Amino acid sequence: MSHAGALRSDVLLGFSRSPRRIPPRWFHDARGSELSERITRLPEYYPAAAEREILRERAAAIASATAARTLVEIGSGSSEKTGLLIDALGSPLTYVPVDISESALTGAAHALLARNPGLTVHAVLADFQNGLVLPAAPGPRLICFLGSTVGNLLPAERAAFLLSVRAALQPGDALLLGTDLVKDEATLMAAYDDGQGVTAAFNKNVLSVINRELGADFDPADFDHVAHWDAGRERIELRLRARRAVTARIPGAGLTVALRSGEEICTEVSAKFRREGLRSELAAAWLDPVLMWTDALDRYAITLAVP
Ligand code: AVI
Repeated sequence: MSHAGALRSDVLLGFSRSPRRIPPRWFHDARGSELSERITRLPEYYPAAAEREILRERAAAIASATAARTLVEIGSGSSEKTGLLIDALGSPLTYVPVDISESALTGAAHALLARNPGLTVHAVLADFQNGLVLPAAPGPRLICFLGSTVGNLLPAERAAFLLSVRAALQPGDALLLGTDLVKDEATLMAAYDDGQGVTAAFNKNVLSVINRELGADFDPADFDHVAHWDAGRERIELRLRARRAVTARIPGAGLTVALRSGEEICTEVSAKFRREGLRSELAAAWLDPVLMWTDALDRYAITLAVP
């Protein structure tokens, strides 16, 4: 399905259910990717700093445990983070960034090539949720899914994703998975409702994507950014709450949406994990978590799992 076709069907499906929902993959146009990069530098957004801390300390251990010759990165992250693994793995190394956003892909590839001229890069423009098809590349391969992006998948999507990773892994390959851990509500809420309003702009950007791609007439100023901690499901939910009754036309989806004042659109879930839950989700996909590291404050975990 084309990019616009996929957005159209997500909009049709997501706006006709209650509560209304838009899957978070539509955050990531060029502006969304830029805002998401800015989020990782916010003082309140501890997951990025915690993950960086673990990678800084454990990159050498990850390199010696995997001896990877190909580094596959799902959702190409900041080149700084990836650079730590690339440096530790040494050369020769093939780097395979997989991302839905062309600008994120080229940005990551160029920055890494500038620093590591010997690197072989095979960029893959794809939505990892449509199954993981990787180019032929030397093994062992290390598939990295960092940034706790796995937490943005719903439980069934997460299970399907882990199974697709398992199917792509050959003996000797490994998965490196970054996951944010359950913690006190105040820390979580601050991370998803920052003082500078960057997360709010990131959240509202999905409306601009729908406006541009499907000719819709949402006014982002009609919505408030809401971060909600669902203690039962142990996940943050990002929502857009209508400040007044809103009627928006979405011609590209043949739809007119009427929202009540106060009605919310769920735009993202961000699951937080416990060690045991993580182990059992991996086990359900026939993945064996052989090593798990956390940061000094125990906020975040990186797990190395093998088939
Ligand atoms: C990309 N992902 C792991 C982020 C998260 O924390 O769930 C996305 C994000 N949404 C708001 N802030 C960051």
